[in-house]
Amino acid sequence: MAVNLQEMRNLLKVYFIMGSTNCHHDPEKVLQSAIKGGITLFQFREKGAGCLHGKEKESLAKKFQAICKESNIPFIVNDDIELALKINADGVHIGQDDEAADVARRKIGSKILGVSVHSMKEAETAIRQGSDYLGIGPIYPTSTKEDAKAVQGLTFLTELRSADIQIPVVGIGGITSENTPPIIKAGADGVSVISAISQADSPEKAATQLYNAVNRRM
Ligand code: TZP
Ligand code: IFP
Ligand code: MG
Repeated sequence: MAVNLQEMRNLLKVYFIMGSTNCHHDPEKVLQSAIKGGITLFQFREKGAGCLHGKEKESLAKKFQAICKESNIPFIVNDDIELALKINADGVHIGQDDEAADVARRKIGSKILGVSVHSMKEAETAIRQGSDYLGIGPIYPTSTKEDAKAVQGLTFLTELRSADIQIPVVGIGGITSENTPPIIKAGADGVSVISAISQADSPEKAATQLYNAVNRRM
């Protein structure tokens, strides 16, 4: 699916990321509840101790993909371009340790391409190589990603927008509805979360609160 700039910005408002290790309850129910609450985009990120591989990973991906399809939520796959192509996902998210963005772009054609960046140099390269959006973080401390880079607060996001770089951007890392407003004020189009939704008593409520915070209704 090819998306234009405004569509991409809207999709990033409440970007939910999850894999089988991120929730204590049935992950399919968690995703359904999050969709009800108003998430705008979903990323399948199957990582960490005890995560699934091979056929099991693919099978869970397809279940999540089917749930997203019912509600027209685009389905993004983290890191695994081969899986994304195999199941015809709507896009791919890659980090600096994964394939280069231009190589990923050639492989996925017009599917959505997101890239994690931590500096102006990485941002400029990702943009030049054809990314549709950038992921910036960790904004706040997080215990979800074991190998997360140093917390950067809003410094880099602010620097990026001051340089008049207009690519769609999402903040990630330790984000909740309470600490969302400054991220949007600093110029992010939305927020990306794992635990704030996947570990919430009500993923639906958590997603709605995030949506309201991004749209400055809190
Ligand atoms: N990349 C940077 S921080 C992070 C990732 C995948 C984890 C975000 O998880 P949480 O639970 O929303 O802090
Ligand atoms: N950012 C993002 C996103 N996804 C990731 N998997 C990541 C950083 C490590 F939110 F999509 F931008
Ligand atoms: Mg990666």
